[in-house]
Amino acid sequence: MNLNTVYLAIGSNINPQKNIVLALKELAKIGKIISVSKLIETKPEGYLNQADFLNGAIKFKTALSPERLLKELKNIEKLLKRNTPFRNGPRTIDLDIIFYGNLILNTQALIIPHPRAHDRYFVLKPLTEIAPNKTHPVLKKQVKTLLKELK
Ligand code: PH2
Ligand code: MG
Ligand code: MG
Repeated sequence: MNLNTVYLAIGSNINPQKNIVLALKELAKIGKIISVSKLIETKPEGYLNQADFLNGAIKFKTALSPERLLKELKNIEKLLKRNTPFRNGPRTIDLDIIFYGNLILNTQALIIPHPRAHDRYFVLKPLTEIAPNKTHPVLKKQVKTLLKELK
């Protein structure tokens, strides 16, 4: 079986502790969780008038294609009753594909690496804990460098 190494961002600001644990249990059904960063409390970015988030990063191995993986992540979000009334608003769970190996993908359905990962503290901080030396395949910079440049 050909397993691909994927980095995921996870975030929640509705019962975050509980929902992140539930999401990890579901993720374990569709691949192998290699490592999980500490969960950090972050101020909301984008839409400010909402509760603080818990955010983390996950190193994951899966045989699923990027499109299939996206579909499964959306299923997990659905299972955890995610309903986002507006963009960047409160959510029970958000699972985003940050990197999929060194793949660069740009389709209607999916952009990899995640197009906003490099300017989000809540993504880069936990990712730096588990993958400081991972190189962003488009920007050609290590994750730890992207975090340093953000500050
Ligand atoms: N997710 C967003 C928008 N803003 N802010 C924080 N702190 N954490 C998030 O996970 C987050 C956000 C859209 O996905
Ligand atoms: Mg997101
Ligand atoms: Mg998302």
